[in-house]
Amino acid sequence: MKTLKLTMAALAVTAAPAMAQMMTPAWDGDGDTLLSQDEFNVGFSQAGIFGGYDRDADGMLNEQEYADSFVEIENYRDEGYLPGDFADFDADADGMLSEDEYNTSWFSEYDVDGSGVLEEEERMVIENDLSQEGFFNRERDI
Ligand SMILES: [Ca+2]
Ligand SMILES: [Ca+2]
Ligand SMILES: [Ca+2]
Repeated sequence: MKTLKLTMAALAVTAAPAMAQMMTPAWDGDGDTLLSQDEFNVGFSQAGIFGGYDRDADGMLNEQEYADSFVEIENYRDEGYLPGDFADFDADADGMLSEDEYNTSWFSEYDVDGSGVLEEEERMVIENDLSQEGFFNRERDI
């Protein structure tokens, strides 16, 4: 029993730094250091961003859930950081955001140079947003 406790304590200690490590390298399925749209969408889903905002868990973001996810929306507008209005995300204009629409829009936002893939510099922006002080964590603390 004592051994088990020690093992679990050791696991907790080693898990903490891992959480602070970069997330996007694990998203790079083909290991070419670039993130394709598909790689990004899968990774972004696994990061749980969309699910965290889908408060009624119906698998879609309605306009209210979307608005709630951007409580600091004006600050990010000022920083030129806002991905877009709800309508911009809602590709099929059904009034709801699917996870695919949501992720795809963020991909477009992150692909600053419009190259269709996310390079190192663009990935660093994502890492920053996902970090402890980042955009997505900040929103969730509210
Ligand atoms: Ca890749
Ligand atoms: Ca919902
Ligand atoms: Ca790019």
